[in-house]
Amino acid sequence: MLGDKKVTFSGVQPSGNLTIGNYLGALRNFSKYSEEFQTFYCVVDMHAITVRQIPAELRRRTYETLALYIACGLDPEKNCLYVQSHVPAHAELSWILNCYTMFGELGRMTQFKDKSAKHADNINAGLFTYPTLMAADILLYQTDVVPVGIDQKQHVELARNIANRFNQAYSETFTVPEPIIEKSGMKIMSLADPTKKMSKSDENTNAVVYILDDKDTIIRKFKRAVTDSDTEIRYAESKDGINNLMSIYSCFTGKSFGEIEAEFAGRGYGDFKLAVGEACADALAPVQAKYNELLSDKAYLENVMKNGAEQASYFARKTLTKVKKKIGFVI
Ligand code: AQP
Repeated sequence: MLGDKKVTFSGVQPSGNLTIGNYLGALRNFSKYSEEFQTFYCVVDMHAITVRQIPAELRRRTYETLALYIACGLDPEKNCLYVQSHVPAHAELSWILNCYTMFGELGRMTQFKDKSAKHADNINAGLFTYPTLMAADILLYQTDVVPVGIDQKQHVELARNIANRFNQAYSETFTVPEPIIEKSGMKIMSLADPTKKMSKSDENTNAVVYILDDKDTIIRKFKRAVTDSDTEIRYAESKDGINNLMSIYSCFTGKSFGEIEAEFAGRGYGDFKLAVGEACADALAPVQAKYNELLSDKAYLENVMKNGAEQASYFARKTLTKVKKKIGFVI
């Protein structure tokens, strides 16, 4: 809590072009909290460098991600929108929390295991301690709820463990956060391999639908989506590809799986894939229009970043000072 308001924090890495997985699992849920919560939405550039980034692309994507936040409905007047590296308290608290995080806990994180397998030539210490930085991001703002996709649940649970450990050692210091995982859209799968999460860093661009893809591209990608040799559109254990397309269609249209099955009874996969592509492209069109408008005004985005960092720093420093006092630093 901050004052009489509950707090929401979440972030997205500017590590690639944002996908409909990022949109459905995270971004589109953020604005639900704007009115009643004190909200902090951060472009987490410090997390992004745990994997090698091309500097010019990282810089460009930081602006783009911020513009997408706003295009997805986050009004900078009502939400604190900022860039992680602009608020040094994230790095400071992260170091302190590293000393309250166990090696074994970090070794169990599935994202670390996945990313170290994918980037075997660069298993750096930052990749290993990524969840501690994420705990610092969340705990700095006395966050109550963290809206994320299901892949981030384990990291939020670690943040809870670290908060409890610290509170027990030094008395109540951090709010213990809850992950909020919306059932619909919590894990959108790759179109090329529906057993794998759709990720912005996937090298196969046909496996991924980006928020900024144009309508033709979106429809083409859905047409090529891997399904199965059956012909029926129904949700079933053995039908990962169709299940994923049904989830995406349900997210964009609000229809239940039962309604989708009835709508496509007796119709083929081709018809269904086209309908998914059209629903997705139509839903994204207003986001894209707003995004293009925002991106042409770099000065405006810089102003949002600056104001957001000032506001975030104010709250972050309060927590950090409290932490430093408790652990015995001279301040
Ligand atoms: N496929 C997905 N389905 C639902 N939610 C997803 N999220 C990511 N992919 C999906 C959610 O998006 C938020 C931001 O994610 P992130 O940028 O912090 O990192 P990530 O989870 O590692 O996302 P990516 O797209 O897979 O990025 P890369 O390829 O760089 O690792 C989070 O709330 C996440 O749950």
